[in-house]
Amino acid sequence: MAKSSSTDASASQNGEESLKAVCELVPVGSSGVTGTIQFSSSGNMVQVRGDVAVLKPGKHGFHVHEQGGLSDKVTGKSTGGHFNPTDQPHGRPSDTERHVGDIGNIEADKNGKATVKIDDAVIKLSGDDSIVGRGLVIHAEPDQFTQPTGDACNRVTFGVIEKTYRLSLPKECSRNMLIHFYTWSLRG
Ligand SMILES: [Cu+2]
Ligand SMILES: [Zn+2]
Repeated sequence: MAKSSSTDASASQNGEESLKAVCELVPVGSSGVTGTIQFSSSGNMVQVRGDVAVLKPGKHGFHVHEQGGLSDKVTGKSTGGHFNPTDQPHGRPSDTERHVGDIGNIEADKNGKATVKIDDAVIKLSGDDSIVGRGLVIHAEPDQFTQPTGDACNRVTFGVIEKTYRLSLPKECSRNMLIHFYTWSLRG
């Protein structure tokens, strides 16, 4: 059987590509708080979705911090300060002047579970303001939008925002690749 020649398929040829990233949250100190947060770009917006537990019921500051560093599992401070590539003051997600990382608060229910559903126009998954490779931090208290960083207190869980790699080839191309792979695997 003839060996198939490799095709030079580019995932971004047909216009807008949806970028995706994921963050697995691990506890800071003995908080026991974990979660998974997914990020996906849609036009100008990035959709932030996921679940976090077990938090103290109520609001908790939720930020992208500058460093994707998890070495300090006691305080979480290895993630540095708020991601602020545009040199702005701290703010609400809806403010024009804010840190890129200021995505506000999440709210835990009475059982301590927070369902995250945030759409943000400032964070990006590519380019200069990309949050990929940076840290995601949830705090013990609400972000009160005070200077310099919202007085949200200790960090209770953190993680690194990592790009999700997935095959997004044109349909026809993926189908052909599958057939090639299947016939190749039968050659024994
Ligand atoms: Cu923070
Ligand atoms: Zn901030």
